[in-house]
Amino acid sequence: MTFKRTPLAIATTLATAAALFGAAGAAQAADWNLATPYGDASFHTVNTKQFADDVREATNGELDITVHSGGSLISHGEIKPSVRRGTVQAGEVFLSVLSNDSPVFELDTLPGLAGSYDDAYALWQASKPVITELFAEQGMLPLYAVAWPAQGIYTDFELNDPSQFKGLRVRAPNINTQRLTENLGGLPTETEESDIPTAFSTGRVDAMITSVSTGEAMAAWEYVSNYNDANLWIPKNIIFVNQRAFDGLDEETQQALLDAAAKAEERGWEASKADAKASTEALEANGMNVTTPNDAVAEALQTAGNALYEDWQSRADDRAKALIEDYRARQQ
Ligand code: PCA
Repeated sequence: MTFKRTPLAIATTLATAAALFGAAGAAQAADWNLATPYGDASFHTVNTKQFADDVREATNGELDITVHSGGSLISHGEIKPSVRRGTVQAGEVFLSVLSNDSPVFELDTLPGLAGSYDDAYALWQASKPVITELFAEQGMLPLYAVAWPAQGIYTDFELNDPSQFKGLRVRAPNINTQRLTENLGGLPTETEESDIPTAFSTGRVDAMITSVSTGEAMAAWEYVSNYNDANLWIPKNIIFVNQRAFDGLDEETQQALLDAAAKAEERGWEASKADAKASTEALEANGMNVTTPNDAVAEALQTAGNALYEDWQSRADDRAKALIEDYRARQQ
């Protein structure tokens, strides 16, 4: 086999040599990109940027992570494949969009499984080793995960009868929100957070299921009048890196990255709790009617949710089922 040495190939060879030399000698400075679909106003992005700042400070600038927010570098669906390939070193995604890879990624979108921050955190602790294995199988390393506030239902009328779901076009951010909507008789459409305003203004959707944080960030009051705080589930974002990029860092830098990640996880969960409160207040301050499900709606949600859980169990492998056992043991 012969190689034609292009200038790019030569540059790559030199870069590799520099990396090897760097690994053996002084710490090698690295510039990383981190892609997230969420905008600068999101508490997730504020937290992720703080994480990057902490890493920069702890490593004296040796590891410089640039956070590209709002899908500006790559679209949501391309973030995981790009980190896997190593074309970007790090990414943040809505964990449940990975549901095609394993039923484990659906766990934080199953109704009734974890309905409080404490339970959601216990579920994450139980999930982390399995999710770490799943990411490792694809050459990636999860750093931390942060919960969104609980998911609820936005409508342009007060939701007080389950029959109101019939034919309702509901914007959904993941597969289980779509399934739940279908079980209730509605018509789901999967839409990215950033596309919510267009989906409403072009009449593609009449309603949506998401958190108060996204409701506030997307100015929900411009499209709908009611928020039903149904506490469907508490989903998470996950932040992860390409394993080869991580292995290319010296040990001290790796440790600084992991330490900053642990801090970001703790800070992020607190920010989520604070944002749940602040964003609910913002919805109200902008004239939205915030309620909780009445008995009839609660019962319909329960029935639709049970069907979802049964469906999940029929697809879950032993690893996923064992994870639920572990979670139950951690619940307080
Ligand atoms: N906001 C994101 C994910 C979950 C949430 O609360 C969204 O709706 O797309």
